[in-house]
Amino acid sequence: MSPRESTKNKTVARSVAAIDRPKPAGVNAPGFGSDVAADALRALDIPYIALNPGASYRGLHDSIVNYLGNERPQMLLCLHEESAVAIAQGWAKVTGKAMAVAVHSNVGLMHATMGIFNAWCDRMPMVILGATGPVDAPKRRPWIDWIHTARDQGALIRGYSKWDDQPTSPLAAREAILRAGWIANTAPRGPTYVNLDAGLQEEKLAEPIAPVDTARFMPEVQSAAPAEMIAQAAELLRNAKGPLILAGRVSRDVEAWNLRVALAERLGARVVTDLKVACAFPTDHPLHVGAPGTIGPVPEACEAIRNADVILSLDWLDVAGTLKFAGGSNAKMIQVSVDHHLHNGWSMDYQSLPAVDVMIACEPDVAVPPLMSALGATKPHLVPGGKAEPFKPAGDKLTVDHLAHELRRSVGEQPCSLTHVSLSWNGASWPFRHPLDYLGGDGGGGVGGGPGIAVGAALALKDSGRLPVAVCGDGDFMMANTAVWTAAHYKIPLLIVVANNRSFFNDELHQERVARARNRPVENRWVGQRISEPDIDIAGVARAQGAQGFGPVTAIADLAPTFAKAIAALENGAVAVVDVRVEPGYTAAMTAAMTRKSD
Ligand SMILES: Cc1ncc(C[n+]2csc(CCOP(=O)(O)OP(=O)(O)O)c2C)c(N)n1
Ligand SMILES: [Mg+2]
Repeated sequence: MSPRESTKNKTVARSVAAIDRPKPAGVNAPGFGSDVAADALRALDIPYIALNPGASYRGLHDSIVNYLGNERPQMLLCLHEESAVAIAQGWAKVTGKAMAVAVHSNVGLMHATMGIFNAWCDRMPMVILGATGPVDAPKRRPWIDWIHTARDQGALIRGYSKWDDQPTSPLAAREAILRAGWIANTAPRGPTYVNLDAGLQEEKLAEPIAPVDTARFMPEVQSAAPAEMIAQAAELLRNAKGPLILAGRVSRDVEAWNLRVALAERLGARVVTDLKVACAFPTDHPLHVGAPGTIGPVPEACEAIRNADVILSLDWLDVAGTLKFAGGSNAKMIQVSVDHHLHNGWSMDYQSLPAVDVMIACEPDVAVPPLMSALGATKPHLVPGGKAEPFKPAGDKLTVDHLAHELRRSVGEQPCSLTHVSLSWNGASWPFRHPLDYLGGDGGGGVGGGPGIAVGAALALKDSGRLPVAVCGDGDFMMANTAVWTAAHYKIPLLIVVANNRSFFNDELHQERVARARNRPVENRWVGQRISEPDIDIAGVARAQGAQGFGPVTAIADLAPTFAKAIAALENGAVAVVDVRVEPGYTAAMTAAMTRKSD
């Protein structure tokens, strides 16, 4: 009986660690260059390495399986490198820590690039291992080793990664991997890349490698809030008549979340949040203005921004652009961020240069406690009372609002993490009350990030009692749906709901705008955009990969019973994918933001 058949009908293996166990190889000491690299990888204390295999790193592959025993890190086989990277991104969104990724030389890294760009823009750490060569030409196999050897592979991703290296000895490889872990996990976080020469990996060690105290090479980095700047910020905030907090890139820590709420309440500050990044403040708190926006703040938030006299940005993504979008501001600006350490000459994801009056160069979680102390007792502020109206979707056609409303009702009181939402998502449809309630966008606007991010986040949330739920557009899902197989194989419960408008609808709106500007027929906007004739059997795509597929759901009344079945499937360890046929359309605010002119 093959190993595959022997496990086929067993009850659900709930532990990922129990999956893909190799036969013990009885190897205890490093014998090859790649064993040294594997030891260094283990020292990073990374539980998983998401990968798609390749001969360029067959040495490392062997070391992970037969030297490390496929444990710490355990391999997560992915069907596409873009998914491997997205899975690491999703993992980091929950844990704040790097997962490892391995990609084949040249072509594997090329497949991975969009995911790396997404992770970079999202400031998510990960350690990517790649390979090349053999660098020593006589050792290369004819043809294939030559096409998969490049002089400077890191150049492919240097513009959107924090650091890269191509070490030339086992000792240098160990140092590079430790440095890669250290740099990736140090704020501002991001992907790092170590390219391992195939020759180095496969060569026998000439002599034993002396162990080192690896932890000492990855010292914890604590940024501190500069006292003088904290005092200046406190002074501005204390005297503000209309303070406002732009709550941006912050941690998933509950204590830090509660302290942000306390800060806003002490100041009576209005708070704005954004769907591009993970939730940072309870969106149904009376001080939270409007719903979190997608491209720009919603109109109520824009008004609050215009009226504020002091703005505290907690590492807000795009301060200057947001003020411009809101219609301008004369407010004093306090910026809390270390993001400038990452800005480079290749990518302009750093956004427009904001005017700042007080710069606090540390992470927001570090700045808030001393800011609270420096504020001392302030005049008690009346927190506006009253509860927001419960969300009600309009109309009788099945829209994303109906999908959200019924999904939330089906989830009920169970803690739930939205790992991803579609472009058509309405921020008003789902309140966030805990730092893990919403994990933010793809970062780099790279469609196809959704499914992998969802799988990585679901893995990190496994056994947490939280229900991981992703809402993907059909375009997003189809570009990267093979991440579903990885979730199914490793028994990672996850619900993916596809907001299926059978179109790359975002771009229909762009074509409409161009048509209007040029006086051309608006009704042609769908050409080259619609994903129909044939409609894709999304539930079938899921089933084919070992997930449970539901739908297509075409009636509002069928949403609740279908979601109930899908959620029940998750409770039994399954991956569930629900195809919901939604009417194409975005919120009014999103449509207006997309189609407005630049100024
Ligand atoms: C890799 C990539 N290709 C193309 C685009 C351009 N683009 C932006 S949104 C979008 C449509 C996405 O379709 P879907 O996920 O179905 O969402 P919808 O707009 O239909 O709500 C496209 C093609 C992109 N951002 N990324
Ligand atoms: Mg679509």
